[in-house]
Amino acid sequence: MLIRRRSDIAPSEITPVAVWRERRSVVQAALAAGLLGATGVAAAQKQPAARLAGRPSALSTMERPAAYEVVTNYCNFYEFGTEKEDPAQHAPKLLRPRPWQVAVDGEVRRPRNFDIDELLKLAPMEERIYRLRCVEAWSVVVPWVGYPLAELIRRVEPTGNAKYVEFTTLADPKQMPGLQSRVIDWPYVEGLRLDEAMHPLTLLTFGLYGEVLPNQNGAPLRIVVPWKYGFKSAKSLVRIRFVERQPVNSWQKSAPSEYGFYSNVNPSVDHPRWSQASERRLGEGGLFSRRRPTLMFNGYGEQVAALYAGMDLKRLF
Ligand SMILES: Nc1nc2c(c(=O)[nH]1)N[C@H]1C(S)=C(S)[C@@H](COP(=O)(O)O)O[C@H]1N2
Ligand SMILES: [Mo]
Repeated sequence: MLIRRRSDIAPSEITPVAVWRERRSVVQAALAAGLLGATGVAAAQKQPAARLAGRPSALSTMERPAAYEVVTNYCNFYEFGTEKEDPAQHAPKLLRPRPWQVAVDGEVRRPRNFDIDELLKLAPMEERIYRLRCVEAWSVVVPWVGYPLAELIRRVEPTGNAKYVEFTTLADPKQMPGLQSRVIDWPYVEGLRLDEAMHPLTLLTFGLYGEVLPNQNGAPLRIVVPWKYGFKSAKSLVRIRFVERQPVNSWQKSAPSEYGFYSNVNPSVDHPRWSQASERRLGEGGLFSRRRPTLMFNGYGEQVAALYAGMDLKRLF
């Protein structure tokens, strides 16, 4: 995973919260200012996205979200290519987020398939503004829309053998040109310990900025785990399986010395090829923006540190 600088964002692109609710005017303003590349414009104009409202959550950060155009044009979604611009360029026309089913199975008393429309109605939607810290040493603030994954987990009734949750995401070569590249042993798989998956911060996510998820951000549903490196937040989920043994996640499989199972944001454990002590904030500054120090658990330590009491997080990275 390389750090690319081409998409560094000018301060003028930071969008006040009141404005991103008026999506059209944001896009028009960006167009007028010449800020959007051709792909961003095409994607933004082609799909008048469906609204998806959520009640404001007390678990939101007070930080200002990045502009919608930043979050939807600078993405990691290797199924559509390894460049940050690839998902916005290809996913809007290639990924078909409907019809969509998610299998929820394994060590549960009530295994079953859920239709996306059923999942949308399962629990009240919340708007959660979270920091997300990518392992590539950038971070971004996004207003997600979803509800705690725990809402779904409770309904399927995990058995006493369920110790971990394994997430599998779509791998369809017809929709995903990135599968031709062997960077990852597809499908993309991620995992959490059951208590991490049940934690109230772990969000089953269906939207952002008051709209349904754009394809490039993981439509029609993804996970967002704000205290872990971004790759734990698996996109376009098709299966949630409860298991007894710790799953091997895709990045761990491809480079075990670089990516561990836990992947908690930790400024004192460097990636073998770069420091994790600081980060660039997307939508803030540009090339010359000051780096900000990375916080333990991405700043969510008060809520999550207890999950790891007594663990050596240098060894269990
Ligand atoms: N299926 C899938 N999920 C994925 C990825 C991916 O390549 N494939 N990339 C991850 C990484 S590395 C990050 S940082 C986040 C980025 O989410 P965003 O593009 O919506 O900001 O998605 C994660 N989820
Ligand atoms: Mo990432």
